[in-house]
Amino acid sequence: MAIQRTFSIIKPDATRRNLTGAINARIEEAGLRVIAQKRVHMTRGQAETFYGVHKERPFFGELVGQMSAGPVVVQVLEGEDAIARYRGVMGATNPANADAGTIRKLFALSMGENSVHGSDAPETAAVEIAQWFSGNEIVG
Ligand code: FUP
Repeated sequence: MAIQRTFSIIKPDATRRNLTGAINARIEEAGLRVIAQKRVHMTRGQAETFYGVHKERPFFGELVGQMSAGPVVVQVLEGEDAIARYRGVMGATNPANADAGTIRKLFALSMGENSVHGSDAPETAAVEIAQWFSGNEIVG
């Protein structure tokens, strides 16, 4: 499997509880490398754009509110099979269904406040990375 890049967000529920380092440790233990990282506070508009695919869903308003409620850490991760590998480290969307040892099992509070985001495909990874980073901010 080739070296890939994926986009990650450490969400407000996690930054609020000072879990950035703990989550980065899980990422690095899984063989992924943080090649870009910055802390930002998303506006509602930015959160709406980011999760635009869900705009007709009943949870959209709550999700946008949660994503813009506090700082996030946006990241680019690199490694072998990074997209699937990070999805595995994250665990299932609903922490109740997440496997033991995954970030969401360890840290998530609920389906909405589930601590991390990771891209689900190469196409979405490329779009999400470009939304938050310029080329010279990514140093692989
Ligand atoms: P994931 O790719 O695992 O982050 O999950 P999705 O893209 O399906 O969902 C995006 C976010 O919407 C999740 F992180 C949490 C939120 N969500 C809900 O709050 N309720 C739902 O029923 C589904 C998703």
